[in-house]
Amino acid sequence: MLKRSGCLLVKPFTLIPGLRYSPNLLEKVDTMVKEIPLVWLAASACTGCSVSLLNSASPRIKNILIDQIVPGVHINLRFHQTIMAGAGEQVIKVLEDMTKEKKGNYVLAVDGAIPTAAGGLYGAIGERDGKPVSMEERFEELAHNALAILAVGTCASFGGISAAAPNPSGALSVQKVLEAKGISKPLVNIPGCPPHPDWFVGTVASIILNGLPKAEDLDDNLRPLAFYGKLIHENCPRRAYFDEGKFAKKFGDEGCLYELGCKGPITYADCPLRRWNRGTNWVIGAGAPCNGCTQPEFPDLVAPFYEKITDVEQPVLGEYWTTLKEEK
Ligand code: FSX
Repeated sequence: MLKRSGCLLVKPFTLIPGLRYSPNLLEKVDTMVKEIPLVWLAASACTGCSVSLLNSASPRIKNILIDQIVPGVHINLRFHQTIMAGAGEQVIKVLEDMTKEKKGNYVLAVDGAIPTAAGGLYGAIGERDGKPVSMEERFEELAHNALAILAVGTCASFGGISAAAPNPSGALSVQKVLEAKGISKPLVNIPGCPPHPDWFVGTVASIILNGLPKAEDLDDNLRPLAFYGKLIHENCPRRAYFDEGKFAKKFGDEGCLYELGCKGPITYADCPLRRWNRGTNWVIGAGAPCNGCTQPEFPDLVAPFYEKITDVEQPVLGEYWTTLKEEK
C-alpha cells in the first residue's frame, strides 16, 4: 500500500513489501487514475452521517477510500475531521494547502448545519493566527472555491435537529448560508438523519459517471430523484392495511402504523426497497413508525414522532405537504 503524507489516499494496488520503488513508477501511477479531491467538513451535528457512511456495505468504506469508485476514477478524501489519523495544525495545513492547490476543482461535502449566531461562537474548525476559525467562516472559504457542494444529512440539507427550535446557535442549512453569502455553486442535498450510505455513494458515483445532476434529476428540495423520488407510503409493505383501513393501535399490532405516528405518507425516500444495514431491515419492517427524517420539516413539524400527523381521517398521498407549503 502506498500512503502519501498529508492525505488519506491509499493507492488501489498492492506494492510488494520490502521492495523499493522508483519515484518514476509512482509518478506513472498518478497519471493512470483520475483523482477527484473531496473535502468533508463536519459542522454542527451528531456525527451520525459520518458513522452511517462508515457502515457502507457495497462498496465498503475501505473500497471507497482505497479503490476506484468507478473504473479509472478515485475519490481522494483529503480532509475529514472525524476519521483522519492526524489532528491539529498539521491537518488544518493540509486542508488549506489542498484548497489552494485544487481551487475550483474539489468537491465539498458538508455534514451538519452551520451555526451562525454570536459570530460563530458555537463551532470552530482549527485556528488562524491563534484565533478559532468559525465553522461559518471555514464553510464560506471552502464553498467559494469548490467545484460543487454535497449537503450530507438533514442538518446540512435543511437545518435538521441542529436547527430545531429554539435553535440558540442560529444553525442554518448549507443552502441558506450559501444564499445569505451570495455564493452560487451546484448543490445536491442528500438528507436523512442519518442518510443511507448508498445515497451518498450513489450520488458521488452518478456525478462521476454523468456529471453534475441536471434540474430534472433533482426534486424541489434538491434531492436526487433516484433515491428520494417516491413516498415511503408508495412502497410500504403495510400499505395494503392502510388501503383497507386497518390500523395498528399499539406497537406489535398488525396493521398500518399511521395512527402510531408514521410519517411514511408524507416522506420521500427509498428505505422500504433499499433497507438498511446491508439490506437487513428498515424502521417499519422492525415495527416502528417512520419519523420523516428526510424531509425539510424534520424534526419540528413532524414531531411528536409517535402521534398521528394530521386530524384528517386518512391522508391523500402528498396532500399534507402541499397544504403545509400553501400555509407558509
Ligand atoms: Fe444531522 Fe449528521 Fe442527523 Fe446526526 O452529521 S442529519 S443530527 S444523523 O449527524 O447531521
